[in-house]
Amino acid sequence: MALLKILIFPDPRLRKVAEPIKDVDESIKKLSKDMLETMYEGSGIGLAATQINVHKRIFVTDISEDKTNPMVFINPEIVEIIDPIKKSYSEGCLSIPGFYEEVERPAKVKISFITLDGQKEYIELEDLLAVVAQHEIDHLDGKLMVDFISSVKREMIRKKLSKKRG
Ligand code: GNR
Ligand code: NI
Repeated sequence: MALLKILIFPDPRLRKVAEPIKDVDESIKKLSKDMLETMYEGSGIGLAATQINVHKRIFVTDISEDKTNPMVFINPEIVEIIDPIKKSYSEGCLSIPGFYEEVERPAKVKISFITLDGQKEYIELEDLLAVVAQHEIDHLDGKLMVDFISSVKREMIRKKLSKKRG
């Protein structure tokens, strides 16, 4: 068990593009456990490895009410945008603490990923899970939700979070 430190915007390490995972070994299982623990500790509903300065393509999520449904996605890829009509959602991010911003994303997507058992799977996502998966895949590509808002708002957030960290 280990709690990991979460990088805070505008840390440049949040801009790195994560590398695919070649082998789902014990170290990846340990990493996913530590990520889930860190996510629950921060009261988040998702966490991408990039946020804890590990540049591998993996994210965890749990959108259940009672926090009993941990999910792990390795090498996630959007393979199809099933419903391209965009839906707006007020997103938060553990790397941008205290700020919520409306972001528009496709309402329904199909993703492929590898499970902790090393199996490739395909799943169609909608509603909150579609929002979170797209938010997390963006992290793995070095993108943040503030990239979708006005530069004036982004700069305001950058200044406030920079001050806070000294
Ligand atoms: O905890 C989180 N809540 C959230 C709310 C709306 C859309 C996306 C998210 S993910 C976020 C945790 C996080 O920063 N994941 O990268
Ligand atoms: Ni985030």
